Amino acid sequence: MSKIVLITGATSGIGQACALEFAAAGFDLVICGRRDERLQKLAADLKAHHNIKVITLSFDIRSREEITRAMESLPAEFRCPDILINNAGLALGVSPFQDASFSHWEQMIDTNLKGLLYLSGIVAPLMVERGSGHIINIGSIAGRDVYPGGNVYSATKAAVDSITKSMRIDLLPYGIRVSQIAPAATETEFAKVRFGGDEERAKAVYQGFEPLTATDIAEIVFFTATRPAHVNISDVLVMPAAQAGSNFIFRKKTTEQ
Ligand code: NDP
Ligand code: 8X3
Repeated sequence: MSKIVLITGATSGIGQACALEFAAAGFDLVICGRRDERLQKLAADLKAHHNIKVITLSFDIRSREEITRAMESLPAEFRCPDILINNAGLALGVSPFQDASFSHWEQMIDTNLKGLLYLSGIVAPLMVERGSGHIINIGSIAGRDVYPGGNVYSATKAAVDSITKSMRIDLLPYGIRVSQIAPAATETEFAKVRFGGDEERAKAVYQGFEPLTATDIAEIVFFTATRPAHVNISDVLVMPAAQAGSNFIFRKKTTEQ
């Protein structure tokens, strides 16, 4: 039987690239996100090109009720994935702490941390019962290293780092691997979302250097998930070659500058 991978945030960026990567290798997928139209299109494309099963689950990861309902709607054999990729997440704004918006703070905490906990809290006991599984959390360089205006986004990703380590210890006796992949600057819809849809501002984030692509990260996630059962890649920090930390990106000057 094929292995099943459940990917959150599969409507865009890193999550979508993970879906492509695992589909190409013949894994069955459960792909999640709020934008159902994108999920349907991705599922149709994947099924047209690969001999795999794809189930779409449209829910807001901030809602425990929606997650529970969505997970209960799955056919029994899909309820406990072999691999859970906790990827859904976002940053909103880069305001200094004193100017920041409470609703941005709440949305980042509810999505990046509470959403990850709610879903993992449903899946982990099933993995424990089965005695196998792999949970891969998408953290961030922002979880290890703060930068101006990164305040609450950084805090949510530091929490992902911490919960990953804690999950690894608690799940150790049950044969469940827990990994964190922590990307640095990766060109996806992330910056556009962060800046409220402002394409120009988002483009400027990646100007003067070559950022990572979603595929760069998906390949690492795939490699991590496909090591032999006795190997756990527990933590990976991935940066573009032009980056040396949250506050150090070497940008080439363009003619307009
Ligand atoms: P994208 O904006 O391209 O993708 C984010 C995904 O998260 C979308 O599929 C979106 O789906 C989903 N998502 C956001 N909010 C919710 C919600 N409330 N409920 C369900 N799904 C939600 O960004 P990336 O691919 O870059 O981001 C993926 C992960 O990588 C995030 O956790 C991010 O923090 C992390 N990361 C990104 C980096 C970067 O530079 N891009 C660097 C380090 C980490 P939908 O809107 O359809 O619900
Ligand atoms: C995304 C990377 O540096 O924009 O997690 O916070 S950064």
